[in-house]
Amino acid sequence: MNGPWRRGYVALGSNLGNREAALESALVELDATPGVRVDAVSRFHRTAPVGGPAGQGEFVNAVARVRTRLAAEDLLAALQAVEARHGRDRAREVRNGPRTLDLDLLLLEGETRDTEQLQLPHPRMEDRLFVLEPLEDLDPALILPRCGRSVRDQVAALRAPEAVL
Ligand code: PH2
Ligand code: MG
Ligand code: MG
Repeated sequence: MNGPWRRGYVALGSNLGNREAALESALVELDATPGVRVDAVSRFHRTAPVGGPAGQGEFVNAVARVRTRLAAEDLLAALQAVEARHGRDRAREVRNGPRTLDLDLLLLEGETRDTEQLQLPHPRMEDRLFVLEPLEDLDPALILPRCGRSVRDQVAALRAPEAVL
């Protein structure tokens, strides 16, 4: 808890219940977590579900830029506690299925992890417009660590793959 303040990015998603309200209250709870501050929030994007069971509802997705002095594992535990308070029950849900609240740690300054519990940077963020479009609202020039492209360029590449090198 007494480490330096570091920048991180958290993806938020919901496709069950009052989705906007879930995101709003998750952001309030995250900002109220000791050692975590929410510095900026993207717009809320309505997105078609990617993967998971057919027929699930549209998501609302956003990304928050945070500052934290928590270790990556402690920030992850804090995100999971907020999910649990929003009715998330990991034991009972389907992979990529509907959820009241999903909080994913995308990036944490200076940190990489590859464990069962936590992969950092998030292994699928570069492929997902529902993550990159909100991230572009906040920091379009941010360089994505795996592909080496800016968020802006990667969004363009995913939208029109044939038009970008
Ligand atoms: N999350 C997933 C799988 N599919 N699709 C959209 N549109 N938004 C999400 O947040 C999302 C998804 C796994 O967490
Ligand atoms: Mg998740
Ligand atoms: Mg997710």
